[in-house]
Amino acid sequence: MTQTAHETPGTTGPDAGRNGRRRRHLIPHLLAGILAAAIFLGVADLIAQLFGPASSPLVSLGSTIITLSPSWLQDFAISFFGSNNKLVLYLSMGIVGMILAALIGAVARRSLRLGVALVAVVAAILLMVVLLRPESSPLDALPTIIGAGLGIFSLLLLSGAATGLTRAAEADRSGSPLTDSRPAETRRSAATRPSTEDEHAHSRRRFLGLAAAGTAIAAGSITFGRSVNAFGVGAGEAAARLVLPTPAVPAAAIPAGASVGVDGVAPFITPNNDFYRIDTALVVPELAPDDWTLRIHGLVEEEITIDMAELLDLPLEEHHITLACVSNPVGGDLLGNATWLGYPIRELLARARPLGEADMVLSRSVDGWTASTPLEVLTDEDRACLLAVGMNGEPLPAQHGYPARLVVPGLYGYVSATKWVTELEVTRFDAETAYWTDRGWDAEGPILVASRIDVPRPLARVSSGEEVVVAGSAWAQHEGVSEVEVRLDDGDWESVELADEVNIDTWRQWRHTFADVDSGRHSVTVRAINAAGETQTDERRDPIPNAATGQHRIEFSVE
Ligand SMILES: Nc1nc2c(c(=O)[nH]1)N[C@H]1C(S)=C(S)[C@@H](COP(=O)(O)O)O[C@H]1N2
Ligand SMILES: [Mo]
Repeated sequence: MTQTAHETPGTTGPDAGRNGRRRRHLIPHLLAGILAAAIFLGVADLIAQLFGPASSPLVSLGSTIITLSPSWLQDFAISFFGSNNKLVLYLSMGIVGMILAALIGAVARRSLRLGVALVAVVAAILLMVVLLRPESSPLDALPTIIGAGLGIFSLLLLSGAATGLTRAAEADRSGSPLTDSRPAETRRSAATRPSTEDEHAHSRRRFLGLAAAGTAIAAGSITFGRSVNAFGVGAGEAAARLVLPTPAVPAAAIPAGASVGVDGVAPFITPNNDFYRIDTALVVPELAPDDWTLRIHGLVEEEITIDMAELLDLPLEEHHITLACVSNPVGGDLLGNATWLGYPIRELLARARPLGEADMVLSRSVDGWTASTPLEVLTDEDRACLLAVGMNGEPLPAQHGYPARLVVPGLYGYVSATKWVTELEVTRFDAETAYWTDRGWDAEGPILVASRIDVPRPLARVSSGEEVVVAGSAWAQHEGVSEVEVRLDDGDWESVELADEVNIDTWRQWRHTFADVDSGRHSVTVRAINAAGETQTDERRDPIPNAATGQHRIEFSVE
């Protein structure tokens, strides 16, 4: 393939403009590499919509990174970026990918053959990543192969055009025509030869035209592919397929007194769209209700399987339950409260009749994720552990486990709240371990008593002369919050006004007013006390292995 003669290093003496030009001339080549990669992955991602998420090299690479990343990194991503952790993963992949692609573009400038070989190597690696996913089939190789073909074709075109542009620019600057590096038979006679200026303009138009077309193809396929995924077969259509029955046991009405009426406090019921989302699924599993079944097996007298029609025919119950993530940092918002519609898991387990030696249920989702829940909790007569199909009056949103998930009051989500659940294996804690237990977290995860200040916002300014209203939420699921206390700076703890208790499985709002606060900077700290008399500790510790502790404290100023 063509090589540029003027790029051999060290052939000329000192020339101030030369390095700058060389760097400027590199840009079209870097762009060629980046565009070729974007076309490769964008087109593959678009075609992948026909084959299923695992066939997209981007999605499979992301899922593989999640599976392989050390648990400290996963923990960090969840506690630092919360529900945005997947966006951050995609952004980081984008940045690293762009750098690699630009490097390949730079290599292709020297040797187009080597550049193409590098794209082929990347394609081979991505192909392996796709085919090694547990959910992929051999046909899933096609999007990557087609994408790679187009990517290589684009690199040849763009890199060739970039080389033409660099050469024309160089020739234009020196005033000598381009004939020197062309084979004799293609040289034009001096009479018909265009000026070097024309050559330069022509090659610039050619490169820019190709680059624009490449950008359009890459951007178009990524945008279109992602939107098909997000809006096509996703939530809307799925929700239309499932009609929820009216509950046999409706949830208790929520009294007006469940809210303290302070703007800025998280609402008592979290709207589905604002509900935090934490899971390891890079692409939300799509499970048609007609294809869904739940199998209960393991240490049981009778293995049972239930399908969606049977489940919806059962007398379903509605309960208000606050879900919380073990990775929630002190003061964080990885928790939410919803009205769940579902069937008590204890009734299903009773049908299967667990054997005496069983002490745990390992629930498994369609994507292989698992949670270990004490059998004792799931069979507790006084606890509304649900196989849920509804969330706040709607079928479960796809991201929250459609068509069915578990909801267990009093336990963190990682040991109980399996979304897209398809299997309950009755077993023993000493026989099996769940996804996060294998990554250093405790096998059991009861929710600790905790509280949070929502108002004022950290570093808020309050006008002097006004009273300072402090408000927020407190939770101690399945135990109940009996008291919340706040203190200004290092003053005495003061009892706050608590909102009505809806049940012991939900959070509880609270508010307090400090009158006559001096101007200047202040802090306010909160702690909750549960119905068993345990006070939220002020000892700070990390979320791993069983939830962060410490008291939430914010600073504000009166001026
Ligand atoms: N299938 C599956 N279910 C899952 C998880 C997961 O990664 N995969 N994460 C769990 C964790 S850690 C939490 S905190 C809750 C969060 O539920 P939400 O996303 O509906 O808020 O789901 C749980 N269920
Ligand atoms: Mo979690």
